[in-house]
Amino acid sequence: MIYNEEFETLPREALGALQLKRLQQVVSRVHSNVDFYKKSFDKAGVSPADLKTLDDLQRFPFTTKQDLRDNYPFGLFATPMSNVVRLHASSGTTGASTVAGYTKRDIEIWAELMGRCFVAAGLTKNDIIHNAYGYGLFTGGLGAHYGAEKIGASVIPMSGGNTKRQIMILQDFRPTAICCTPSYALNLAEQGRAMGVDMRALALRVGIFGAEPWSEKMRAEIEKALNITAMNIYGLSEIMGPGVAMECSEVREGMHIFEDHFLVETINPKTGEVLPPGEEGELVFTTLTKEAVPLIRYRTRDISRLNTAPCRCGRTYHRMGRVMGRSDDMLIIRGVNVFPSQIEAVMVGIEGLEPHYQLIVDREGTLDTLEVQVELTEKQFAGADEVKVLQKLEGQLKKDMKDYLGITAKVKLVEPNTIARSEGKATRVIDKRKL
Ligand code: DLL
Repeated sequence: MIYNEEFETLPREALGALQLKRLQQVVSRVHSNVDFYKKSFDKAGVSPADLKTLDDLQRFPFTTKQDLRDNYPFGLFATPMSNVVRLHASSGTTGASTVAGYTKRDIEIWAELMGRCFVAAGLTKNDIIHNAYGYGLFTGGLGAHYGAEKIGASVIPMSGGNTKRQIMILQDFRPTAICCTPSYALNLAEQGRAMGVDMRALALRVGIFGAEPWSEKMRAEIEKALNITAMNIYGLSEIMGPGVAMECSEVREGMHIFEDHFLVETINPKTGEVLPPGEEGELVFTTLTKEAVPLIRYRTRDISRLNTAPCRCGRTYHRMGRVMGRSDDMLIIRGVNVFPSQIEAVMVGIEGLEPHYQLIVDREGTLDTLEVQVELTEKQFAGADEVKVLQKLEGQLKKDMKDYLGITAKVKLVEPNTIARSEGKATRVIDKRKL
């Protein structure tokens, strides 16, 4: 089933023409309305008039997460705040967080694209959707919510956490679809079983999972544990939120990118050179219709590859493969994005700790775990026989990480000079998760 037949099956040539028209509009809009873009285009010696074909975009500079941070919170907005009806933000300490803004039209388009995703997953107005993506600054909850309403389905705004209650609702309201991170789906299945619930006998038939990396192996596990079809959905808050790309239930090989709204390129992350379709590289998106915060050539840091082969489902959009990794050090821990530098920033705010640390990420059962090992200062260590003092330090770091970054971690204070010093790039992260 296809939600918007006209656009989702547009012949490639017509799609290209539409993209070029929209691209020219958005580039000239940001050039006139966003100081950052005017400067960056001037610096690169390009102007909107240079865009005669889609390939001409390659001459334009990239936008990076750092650019978003440098312009925190609203510096990249292309419209006055009076036209902005919603703000979202990624997790993070002030200045490290990236902000997403939406006009009324942006929200309408987002709802439609999420609607397209649900229909691609085989859902209709007769479905009851249990939405366990977090509601709040995170885009997952409200993004999926509006999409569910758009197709006329019944949505249960569960949000994340409170697992026992979720299992009760799954039994009582008998939703037919569930939205959450893939690791949370496994966690729900496990806890349900522990409560003596037959998690394969609920009314669920489809799951829409994303917001973190997962694998075909995890797909098989989830499908078995919940007796459902598990579908992959991709998105990022800077570009819109969930619903940038989605698998179709007919084929389930790669996620169709909604190319009438997003122009995609893959680049070599080291050189920035554009790669031919099919080669593994970093995804770069340009928003074609966003009003509040349009982004030109935004470097996602997500590594994937594009598949340009026609798809049996009839959609003419190219597909992106599973995200295979990142070209930066961002971690996703229980669905929360976090950079080691953010944890470091929290650490240096606490007296008695050195910014020498290591992060050990693992998965216990279905849950991501994070252990932060951090060195005490010499001074702190000298006076460290007081257990209470150390416990207080530990507690402080835990609390600050929870308060500022939204992550729960185990903290281990270690003696000065025990964490291996770098001989080049520091190995801050040991990721033991096998997805
Ligand atoms: O995670 C939006 C979202 C919500 C997508 C719900 C899907 C479902 P951010 O918090 O900005 O936005 O995180 C974006 O998450 O750059 C990827 O690294 C990762 N990611 C998102 N979807 C997938 C996926 C939301 N299906 C970052 N597979 C992205 C692998 C994913 N990684």
